[in-house]
Amino acid sequence: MSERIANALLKGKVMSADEAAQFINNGDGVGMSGFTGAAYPKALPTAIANRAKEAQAKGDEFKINVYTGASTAPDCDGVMAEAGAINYRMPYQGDPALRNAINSGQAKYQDIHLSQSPQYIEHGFLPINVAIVEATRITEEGHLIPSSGVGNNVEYLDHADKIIIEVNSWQSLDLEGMHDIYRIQQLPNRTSVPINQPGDRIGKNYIDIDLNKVVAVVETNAADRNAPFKAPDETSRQIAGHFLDFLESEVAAGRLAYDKYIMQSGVGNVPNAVMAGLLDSKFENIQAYTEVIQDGMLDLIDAGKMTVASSTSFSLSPEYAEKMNNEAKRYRESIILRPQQISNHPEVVRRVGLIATNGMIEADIYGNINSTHIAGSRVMNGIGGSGDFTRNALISSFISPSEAKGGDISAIVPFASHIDHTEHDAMVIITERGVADLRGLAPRDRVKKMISIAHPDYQPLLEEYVEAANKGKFLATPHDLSQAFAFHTRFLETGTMKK
Ligand code: 0RQ
Repeated sequence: MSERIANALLKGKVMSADEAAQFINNGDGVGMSGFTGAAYPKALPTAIANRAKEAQAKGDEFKINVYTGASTAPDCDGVMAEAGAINYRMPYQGDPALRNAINSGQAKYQDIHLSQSPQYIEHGFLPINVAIVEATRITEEGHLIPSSGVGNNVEYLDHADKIIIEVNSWQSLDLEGMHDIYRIQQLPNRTSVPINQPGDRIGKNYIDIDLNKVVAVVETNAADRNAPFKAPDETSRQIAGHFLDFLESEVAAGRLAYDKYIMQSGVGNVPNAVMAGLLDSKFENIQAYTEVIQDGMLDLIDAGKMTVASSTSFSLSPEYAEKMNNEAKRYRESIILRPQQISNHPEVVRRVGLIATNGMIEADIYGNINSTHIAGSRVMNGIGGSGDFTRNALISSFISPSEAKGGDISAIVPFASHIDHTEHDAMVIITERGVADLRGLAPRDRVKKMISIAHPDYQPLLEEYVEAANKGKFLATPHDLSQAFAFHTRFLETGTMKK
């Protein structure tokens, strides 16, 4: 194992996770690696949770502020949340235990655009006392070879007072060469990010750090959290079919070519079904400028359909994670892992002209999108990178089943109960019922398209709302504010949005 730590100084800092956790104090800001269940520290979170439990047993408090790239796993966010060790969390989460802690008011959560989160660190808004970062190996010079994700590692390492490195021998040594580490120039001398095509490499394949800040190196051998994808069901297949029809219609209109379509894709079962659909499509030389590599992208690469995928991390099923670990040498020819500030950079997203596709909780009849909160107050995951891509894409799209929870919830509502993406950003919305292309339409002309993709059980209720709203005095964006949230209040009171 310690052959993965080639630097003599850092070899001398190897210790147990419990010893390393003594460097973390109550109230600290802790920047961790980790993005969509990949590359998060595997040992320190449990050691931190144990410290919190010990402190609580003595009547003391031990809570830290946890910053990551994005979501982590039960053995990271989960254990710390269960121990009550998290005070404040940013910029994204998706763990059931942490979600409960946030929704019950025990932990505080700030949901931040992923591309913007590193600026909070670089500008000193959120001080970093300790960075805890997973690496595949440490070179003789003391450079870190990142593991299955890069996230905000560079910013946390650069700005932390103390650094703890976890070297994980589960991660493939062949990941070396897949990363592209680039530091954005700081204000006021910032220049453009020199990426013109998704496959452009602009940086180094390691992170250089200040070795004097390293207080501990911990050896681990633990898998990333790799959740299996559900096999696409009929609804996902229908949504994927409509999405592909939409792409075909863009080709027919001369606005898209079969060659070199550039995608951004959210994670989940429906996006995976879309990728399965692309396998049998006429699209060739597909490229991805996105934030996560999921199973469907490896299939597209293997089939010779995708030439390059730029992202910041993996989100793979156990089977595909094993495939990556065995074949990283081959995949690094077509996959690039960048800092999330670059993978999600608005300037680059706009320049490459990609088609963004993300999931949603609900959309309203005018095209405002709620990606994060159930009935306005209960957070699910977070906005993640969906805002970075949606606002700056050539075409932004959202995909979702038209209803949830066995039909008690409509995904199309009169007014979104929380708005992550405004009607100015969302262009195309797709359910299993069809496509609502909102481009070029004034608010009142959007309504018909949005109702057409709602579930038939809810279409009459939506029509009824629109009729009432149109009786108002002002018709730019008609609303009847007394009824705008009636779907949601009915659900909270009766358990269904249906009358
Ligand atoms: O609940 O898990 O209990 O079954 O939400 O819904 O339909 O399986 O869809 O997995 O794509 O998730 C918005 C959450 C959709 C996701 C969201 C319930 C539903 C189910 C999952 P169960 P589906 P998905 C790249 C971009 C924001 C971040 C983002 C998300 C569960 O896409 O987090 O886009 N997006 N990042 O039953 C109540 C509703 C509901 C609802 C769905 N209206 N009310 N529950 N559900 N709609 C990734 C990153 O940024 C890292």
